[in-house]
Amino acid sequence: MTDALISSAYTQALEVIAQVEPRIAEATRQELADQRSSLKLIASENYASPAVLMTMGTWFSDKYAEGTVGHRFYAGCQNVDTVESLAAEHARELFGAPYAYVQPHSGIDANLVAFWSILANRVETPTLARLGAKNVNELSEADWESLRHEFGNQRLLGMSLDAGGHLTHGFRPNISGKMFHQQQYGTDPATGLLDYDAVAAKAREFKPLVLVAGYSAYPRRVNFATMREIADEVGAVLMVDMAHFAGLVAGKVFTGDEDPVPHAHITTTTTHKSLRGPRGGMVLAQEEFAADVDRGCPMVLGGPLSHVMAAKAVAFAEARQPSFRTYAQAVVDNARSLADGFLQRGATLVTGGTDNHIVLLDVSSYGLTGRQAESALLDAGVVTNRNSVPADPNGAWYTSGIRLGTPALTTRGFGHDEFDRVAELIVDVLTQTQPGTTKAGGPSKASYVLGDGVADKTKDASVEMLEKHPLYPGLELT
Ligand code: DSN
Repeated sequence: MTDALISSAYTQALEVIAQVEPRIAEATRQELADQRSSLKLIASENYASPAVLMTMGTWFSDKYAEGTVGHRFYAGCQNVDTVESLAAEHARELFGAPYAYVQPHSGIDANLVAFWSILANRVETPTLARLGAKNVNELSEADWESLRHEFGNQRLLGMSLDAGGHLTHGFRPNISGKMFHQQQYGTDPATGLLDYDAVAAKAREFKPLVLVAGYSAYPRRVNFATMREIADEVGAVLMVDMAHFAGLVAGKVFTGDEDPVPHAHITTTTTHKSLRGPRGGMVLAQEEFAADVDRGCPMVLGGPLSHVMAAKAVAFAEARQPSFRTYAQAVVDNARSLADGFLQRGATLVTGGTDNHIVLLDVSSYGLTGRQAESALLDAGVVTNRNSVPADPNGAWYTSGIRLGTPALTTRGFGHDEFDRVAELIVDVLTQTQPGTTKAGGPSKASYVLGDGVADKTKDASVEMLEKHPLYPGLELT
């Protein structure tokens, strides 16, 4: 019955859309067909449930609701208040957090809210208290000017992009690298692992206001208790970006020192990666920062996306079910199967393996750049993304790595045998791919030549597995 309802709901919705812009209806149908027929290994992607997806397609999209629950800049927000309160309550319960802010539209937005909350809490509030002012509007022009200079002269220490950190952790082309004086910590060149002593030494020397932990391409767990000790020693605020592994925290795979929420002053996340919710962001905070984070909209954010907050509530309710813990454990077990499959076939992995949901394959041993490998794999129906490896000689555009993740295919029901087969297929494609040449005949970092028949053979083998684990099994569009 549920399958029939979902099939009929989507079929009818697409018919309604087609009456206005048939090309959008067609692209939507095609996206489902493409996602169903390819091996999705992008570590930051997943498949949200029909309930989560459907929650986003409603009239909540039409409502403005700047402000916070019970304190809005618009009338008529009673239902948005219900939605936002429920989403925050589920989030607090799910993560054991004192405070949850569910308005951020994305991970970058969540991080901006966190940065500005830290600046408000640690720079603005003490300045206002010292000057006896209630808010910045009461400051003299000279005091305001001096506060502005203070905002712009704070320090942030985060993990470097090529070691696995995120753009928003102080990478100079990102706003986080411009609004702060930034320095980066890396990983041990010999092992690829985080060296906490080196992080501590850098923190002692640099004395950051913000120490950022978390990653988007580091295939190992982090000890957040140790990161908090480092932050406390130098008087920094510990901010953890758990966007990638929030599902593993929610699913209780990462507990104790590996659970950032009790250790960090502020934890940020997206909601659509391993957490398997709608596309969006969230900030969790200790009480000390709650009032500052609550000012995220309109301090940094535009009006909340109420339809997405509603879908966050639905996704968090799903993640509170016991089945989500089974899922999260399977994500990690499967990543290990994938890594073992590569190692048994002679591949090189950054850090030599994984203990989270990410496998970072160094493709230089196949004589390829990440860009060439990514394109060759896509031709063969394997969707990945290229990624830098530590001290990457090919930089952030061409790269030397391929980042793989298990959250999406685990949602489809892939297990050990399938992930071992995925490793075999990827190694087959890469060993049969040669670097191409530029138009002038020189070496190229982008073009490549895929061996005859490899793409079709790989697609056939993938389809065999994918058909055994269909995406949205009961959903049939007619
Ligand atoms: N784009 C996300 C990722 O792929 O890791 C992070 O922003």
